[in-house]
Amino acid sequence: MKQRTLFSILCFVLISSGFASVSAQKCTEDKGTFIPNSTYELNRRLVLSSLPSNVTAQDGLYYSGSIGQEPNRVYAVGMCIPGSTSEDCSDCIRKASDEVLKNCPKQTEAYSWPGDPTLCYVRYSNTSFSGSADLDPQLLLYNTGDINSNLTEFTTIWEGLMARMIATASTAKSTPSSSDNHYTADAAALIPIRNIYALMQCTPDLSSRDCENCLRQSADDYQSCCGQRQGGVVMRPSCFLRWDLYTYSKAFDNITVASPPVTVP
Ligand SMILES: *[C@@H]1O[C@H](CO)[C@@H](O)[C@H](O)[C@H]1NC(C)=O
Ligand SMILES: *[C@@H]1O[C@H](CO)[C@@H](O)[C@H](O)[C@H]1NC(C)=O
Ligand SMILES: *[C@@H]1O[C@H](CO)[C@@H](O)[C@H](O)[C@H]1NC(C)=O
Ligand SMILES: *[C@@H]1O[C@H](CO)[C@@H](O)[C@H](O)[C@H]1NC(C)=O
Ligand SMILES: CC(=O)N[C@H]1CO[C@H](CO)[C@@H](O)[C@@H]1O
Repeated sequence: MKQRTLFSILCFVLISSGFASVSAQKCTEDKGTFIPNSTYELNRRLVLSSLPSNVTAQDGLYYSGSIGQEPNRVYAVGMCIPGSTSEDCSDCIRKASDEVLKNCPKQTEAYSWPGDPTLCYVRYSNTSFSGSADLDPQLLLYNTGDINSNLTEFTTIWEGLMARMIATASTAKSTPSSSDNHYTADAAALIPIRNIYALMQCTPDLSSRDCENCLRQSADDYQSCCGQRQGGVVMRPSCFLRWDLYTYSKAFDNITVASPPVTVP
């Protein structure tokens, strides 16, 4: 069983440092395809092109809406992490929308979590997915470098940080229509001189329990395939997890890390 789970994990290698240059979208292959130049395609383009302005118009940086009538109705969601400027947010959403249009040319459903210039999220489908916890399809990327310090000690610190952050992210903080509801960015000091920087988010419409389950699954998937690596990303339709040894996002601008227990001169 375990073997089969591992087989279904798609591992992509991160190009140098950062996944900004790597496609961060996933087309849902088992939800079918639409006919080119159909009303569905037109509606998809319409709803995605209005997402940047619709998301930034909301205080919570989260927008959920739909365009058209069944069976050509397209449901779409867009979101930026709390603290994003309007400009960064709309740039990111535009990029995510362009990516899914280009890379999912006829798929009825897709999602994207680009990390540049901020972390954002775009998803569309022909069915409403509001409040539903969707773990598949998953996309896992990892850094090719290995941890070169004591792996046992590293794993203990990493697991502690993940557990603390999953608890924080899954506790509802706000409303189901505000992107800070299930979001957290944090860091942990790593012996000797580096920090682990991690970012987690569930879509705000998820229940605490579903959010926790989604992030837990992502942390476990990462650990079982790539636990010795220097960084990674696990994306799912309903949640996002990333960690690395450097500050890859503006999300860490306001994060302070407690001094490590041992400092090397
Ligand atoms: C959504 O699209 C799929 C694939 O084309 C189709 O099987 C399904 O019936 C559609 N659902 C709705 C609600 O239109
Ligand atoms: C779709 O529309 C474009 C632009 O109008 C056209 O060039 C293309 O041939 C059309 N494709 C199909 C399959 O009808
Ligand atoms: C960092 O803090 C400043 C001042 O409180 C705030 O304006 C800004 O949005 C914060 N940045 C992030 C990414 O949260
Ligand atoms: C790694 O750290 C653990 C716990 O501190 C220690 O027991 C172990 O001997 C260390 N291993 C190496 C190779 O230094
Ligand atoms: C809720 C909301 O602001 N919806 C808007 C999304 O964008 C389209 C196109 O700009 C508007 O028509 C909607 O009113």
